[in-house]
Amino acid sequence: MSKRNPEYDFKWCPGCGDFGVVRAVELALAERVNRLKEPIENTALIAGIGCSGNLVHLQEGPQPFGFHGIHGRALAIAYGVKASRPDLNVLAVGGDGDMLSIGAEHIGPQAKRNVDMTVVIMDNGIYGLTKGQASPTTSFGDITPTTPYGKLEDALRPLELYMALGVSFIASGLSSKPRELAAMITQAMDHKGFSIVHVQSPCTTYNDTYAALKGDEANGIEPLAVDIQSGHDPADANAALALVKKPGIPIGIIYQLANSVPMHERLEEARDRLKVRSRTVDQMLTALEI
Ligand SMILES: Cc1ncc(C[n+]2csc(CCOP(=O)(O)OP(=O)(O)O)c2C)c(N)n1
Ligand code: SF4
Ligand SMILES: [Mg+2]
Repeated sequence: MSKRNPEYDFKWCPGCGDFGVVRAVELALAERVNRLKEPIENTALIAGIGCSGNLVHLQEGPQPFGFHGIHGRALAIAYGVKASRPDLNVLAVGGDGDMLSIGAEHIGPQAKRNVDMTVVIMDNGIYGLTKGQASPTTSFGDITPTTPYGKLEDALRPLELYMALGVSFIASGLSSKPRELAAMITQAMDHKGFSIVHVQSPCTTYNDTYAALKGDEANGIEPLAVDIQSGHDPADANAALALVKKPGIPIGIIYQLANSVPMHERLEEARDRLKVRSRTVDQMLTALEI
């Protein structure tokens, strides 16, 4: 699908953070097309299911190839695309439910493979599409339809999880700052390896966190989201770990593994070493003919 589907009429609620994320994706892809002189169809955008996954239908302007996948399996689909077409720029998008609940088990393997793809996780701390159930990033004590007496689990800290799983590029952004977010997505797409851009993208209907993220200094309320200080070195894993363990949500580039080697390069190196040439599907079928 590199053309929009005119019959698909999903709409985000007014003020939904996902509007800022789609703008950031558009800006980052436009910049990439312009800088690398690469056609937009060279990007495959794979989405999960959720309000967030609808980003694949709601992009304006030139369209990349789009695939609206299934809940929790966007990374598996994206890996399939990248494995068969390593020349493509693969971008996966989804929500906190999609990527950190039902789909959480896919992050570790893709991180260890260091698959060369970028994942944009739109975290609103809730299951938006299915009307407001608690997700792993919902705060402790929050009342939702599935936690009527208050959420009993502590909220997951995704940035700590990505560090522990060895994700080779980690950024944290805000949907309310689409230009900064676009710059992070650009840097993530340029990174050779598995990159995650984790975005605070509030749900105005079921979990409006805009005020908490911004804080209210006049009334002594500290902002939850804090810009990373300019001295931070993303190549320093210990500094990155210390950063994500602090209270609050650091905003900026958290970690980037220096000299990152993605899976498809390791595969090429192994093929050269073993003198095994990859075969096309036609060649494999011909080899089977008697
Ligand atoms: C296998 C499967 N389980 C459950 C669902 C129902 N479902 C659809 S979206 C969703 C959660 C969406 O939450 P999130 O991924 O955070 O996206 P958001 O809507 O908040 O952007 C669920 C449980 C489904 N579609 N498929
Ligand atoms: S329910 Fe929440 S996440 Fe879904 S479109 Fe509305 S504001 Fe956005
Ligand atoms: Mg969500």
